[in-house]
Amino acid sequence: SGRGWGWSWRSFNVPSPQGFRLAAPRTFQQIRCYSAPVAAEPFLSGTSSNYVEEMYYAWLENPKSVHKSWDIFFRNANAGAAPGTAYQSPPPLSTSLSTLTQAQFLGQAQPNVDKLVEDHLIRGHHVAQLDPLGILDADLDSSLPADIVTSTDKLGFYGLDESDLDKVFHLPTTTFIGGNESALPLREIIRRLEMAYCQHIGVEFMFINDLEQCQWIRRKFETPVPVLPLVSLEFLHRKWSSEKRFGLEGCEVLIPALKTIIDKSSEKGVDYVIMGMPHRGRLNVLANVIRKELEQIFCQFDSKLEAGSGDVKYHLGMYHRRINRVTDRNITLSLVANPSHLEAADPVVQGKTKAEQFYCGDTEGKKVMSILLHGDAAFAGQGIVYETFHLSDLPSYTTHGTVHVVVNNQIGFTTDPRMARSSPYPTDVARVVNAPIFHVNADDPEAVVYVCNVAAEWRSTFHKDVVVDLVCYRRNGHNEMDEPMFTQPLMYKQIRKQKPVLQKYAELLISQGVVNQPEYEEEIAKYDKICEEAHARSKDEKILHIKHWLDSPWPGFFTLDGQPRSMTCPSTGLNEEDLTHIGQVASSVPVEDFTIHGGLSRILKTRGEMVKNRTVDWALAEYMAFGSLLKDGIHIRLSGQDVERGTFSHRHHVLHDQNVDKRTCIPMNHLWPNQAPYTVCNSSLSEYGVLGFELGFAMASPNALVLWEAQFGDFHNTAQCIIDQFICPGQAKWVRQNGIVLLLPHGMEGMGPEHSSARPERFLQMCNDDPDVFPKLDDFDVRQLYDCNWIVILLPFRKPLIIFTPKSLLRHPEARSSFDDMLPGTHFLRVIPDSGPAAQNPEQVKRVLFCTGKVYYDLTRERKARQMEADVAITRVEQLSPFPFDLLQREAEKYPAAELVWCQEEHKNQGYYDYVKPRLRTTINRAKPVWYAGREPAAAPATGNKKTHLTELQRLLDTAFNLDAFKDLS
Ligand SMILES: Cc1ncc(C[n+]2csc(CCOP(=O)(O)OP(=O)(O)O)c2C)c(N)n1
Ligand SMILES: *[C@@H]1O[C@H](CO)[C@@H](O)[C@H](O)[C@H]1NC(C)=O
Ligand SMILES: [Mg+2]
Repeated sequence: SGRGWGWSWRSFNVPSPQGFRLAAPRTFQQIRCYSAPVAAEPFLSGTSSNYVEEMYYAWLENPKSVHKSWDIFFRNANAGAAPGTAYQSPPPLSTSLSTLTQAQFLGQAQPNVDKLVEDHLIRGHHVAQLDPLGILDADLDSSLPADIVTSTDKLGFYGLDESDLDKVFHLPTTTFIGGNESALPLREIIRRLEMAYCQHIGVEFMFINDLEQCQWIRRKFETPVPVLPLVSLEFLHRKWSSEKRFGLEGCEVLIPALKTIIDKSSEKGVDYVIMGMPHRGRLNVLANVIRKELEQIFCQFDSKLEAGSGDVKYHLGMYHRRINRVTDRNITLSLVANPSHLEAADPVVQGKTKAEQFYCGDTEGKKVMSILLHGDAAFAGQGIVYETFHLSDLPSYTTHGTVHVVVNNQIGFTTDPRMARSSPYPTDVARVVNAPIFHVNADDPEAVVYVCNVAAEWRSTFHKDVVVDLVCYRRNGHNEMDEPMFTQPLMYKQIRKQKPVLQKYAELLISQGVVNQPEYEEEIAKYDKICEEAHARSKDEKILHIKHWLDSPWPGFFTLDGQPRSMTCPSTGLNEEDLTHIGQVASSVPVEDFTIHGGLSRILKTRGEMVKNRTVDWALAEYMAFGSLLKDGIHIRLSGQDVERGTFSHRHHVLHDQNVDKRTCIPMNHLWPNQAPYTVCNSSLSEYGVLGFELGFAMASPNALVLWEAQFGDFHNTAQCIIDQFICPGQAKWVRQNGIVLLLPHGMEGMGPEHSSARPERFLQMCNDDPDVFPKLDDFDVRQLYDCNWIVILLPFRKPLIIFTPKSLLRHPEARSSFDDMLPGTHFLRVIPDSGPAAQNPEQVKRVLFCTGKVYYDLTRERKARQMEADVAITRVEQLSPFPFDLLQREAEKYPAAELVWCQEEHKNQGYYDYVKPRLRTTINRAKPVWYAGREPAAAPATGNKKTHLTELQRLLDTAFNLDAFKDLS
């Protein structure tokens, strides 16, 4: 049709470079002409040799070496005078160089022109007309850089003047603005630069270090490309009707923007797109991008039909496979369910994307990709955005490039961006990974579609992150109930006057004769009809089905031959041969010519001896568990800070050759011929980001064991949002199971308040088993696990598992198990009863100490020292939640004359006491008190003073074994 996406050379009345299609100039694309003041700093920006810069340095050495007016100018600028006041027009350079011939002059000015070109690339986006409202500046700076803005000041800044405009200058070899020309008149150079970098698109990319990548972007924006009217009216209207909650009005171009990214990516070979997005426009995206059936969406709106999910409608996820109409290829689109907590889903989307890539062997991200949407306030404000960016290029975490789209409506609820961020743009956080950032005026649909195509091509070419910043506005309040005039009166006066973009664009197309008025109205009526019919169908109650709202269906997992799987807890035992084999690999170096550290040789030797003695410690037990699952074809991924070696230097899953850089060996991957792969990866120093990522990874498949280990359990709380919003209530809110395992090193070992407690009390408080009800269950062990919100692999369902893991016990000589405990037929023991003298003669026992974790070893040592082995029984609770009511009832009944005491090393308001006590009481039908032996209540989890620590420990042991301790209280 001969229409260009934004600009063409013809508007400047110069011959157009050959080979370009020409377009009629657009009225809304007139260059903004400002006569803005000169700012003082631009002298030092940029890198090319620059006449003015040289003059400036000469002036620094000797102020008399330059013309008097330049002297005044540099002096004022150096003194930091306010913009506009420092400036006195410097003399044209031709005056100061009046003795030179014309040819020489051109030679002198050429570097100045080069600098002018480069400055437009670096800073042109500050001048681009990005705000559709024309009131706020997208970069939060109302002044305009004088070196870029069209004016005579600009020429002066570069030591040029009006008379140079018609002189011809060479173009730098790195530029594409000349087309086939290698030289152009200065006037034309400036206009082309302004058309490329100062219109409705602002490009930030000159910080990219890679020349090829820079040149790629320059070519995209410096070469006028004819674009057909991709955005048809039928399409626009389809996308823009309905939705009235957290509406998209003011950023309707989001729909064609996403469609463009998906279509282009599909064309480049992507067949699975995983998306994450916040509230704004979510239902619109579901309906018009993912193409969820409209009746399902309308159904969600009818409050009568909300049963089935524990969350609000605009949080649910979705999974949909369909034909992409543009490319005629199948595409799967998944929108990940998210909590209200803005940006929390970012790492989850990345983790799921990584997993989908992993399971389909897509090592370069050619088939599976992610798109993340953001609000402007949240993108700038939430630290998780930064944490997620830092995962983007790490080998075990990269998803090979994410396209980020910011719905930059220049407001966050009621907060003005000038109060919401300190960076010029909301997107500056993306600069940490040198992602190119394309700012675009959202009222120019063709410009939006253009940058979205470039973004998708960038991602498929370089496999790196890229950001599209849709600078738009929010037509209504934060939601449709909100009055925006309370807080943004001027902005909203402007918005009331603003024509909706559909109307604007329709008028443009009609004026150009691309469509006519009746055709336009017909399309609108057609879509209204589709909506009405879907709405009528949505009244049918049968339609709403929760399966439509799952972001990660696990086909085939919940059924076997069409029947629901039986609820059993299979034995997790292994045969002796496998135990020995895994043990041997764990204590050897399975590759040739590989030199490990001498200290490590000793560790492996010790392991080898344990295997000969048929015993395991924690690290070896972990090896056995992983190794046997790998044999069964279950992929294992262990991620977290320093997990490869293990914080406590006990694990050593990755061996390092002492002589060859980066040469490593993972013995776990040398266990069996057709074993599943084992991934173990040291993560970045992030909890929120990495736990979110692993949760997302675990979402993709039920047939994997995904574990995240905290350095110390204490640090899990910087990932609290993932625990509180996803792991704990995920199934209840989104009907989505997840088998993630958290390994949280825990224990009171005198290491101070931040290296002691994984805060078990907090996890226990969030468990949903009722303290006052003794569950009446036949298949107690498995049913109870099924009913609870979190808890072990090999179950016919998945739950998150929280394990408080040992530190000092890793090396405790008694914290060992025999192979006998791991042979076929053995199970995980929810409770480990006493098996010593007390258990032989239970009627004589005076006290049962219930405990969990490492305090058991302190208690047994003390009991022996006090020769009270017949008086006091010690029962270990290995599974705290769901609470083993059934087994503990047996334990309590076994010792009829005994006092019951809960003993813990944690402070009274922490640890397990508040959780265990009411449940233990329920177990015994409240027939007896349950006493407490442990540390006093405290604000901090632990003391930092070793002596205090030991005193506290002794005191609790004294209480635990003083048989008179509770006499006075009862
Ligand atoms: C972590 C978090 N903190 C606070 C909120 C409350 N909140 C909901 S929307 C919103 C403003 C979001 O602004 P922006 O990111 O610009 O998105 P917009 O609504 O403008 O599309 C806030 C603060 C939240 N949802 N999540
Ligand atoms: C898309 O997927 C369907 C179902 O799997 C298949 O029948 C069809 O051939 C696929 N179409 C293309 C174009 O690959
Ligand atoms: Mg906003």
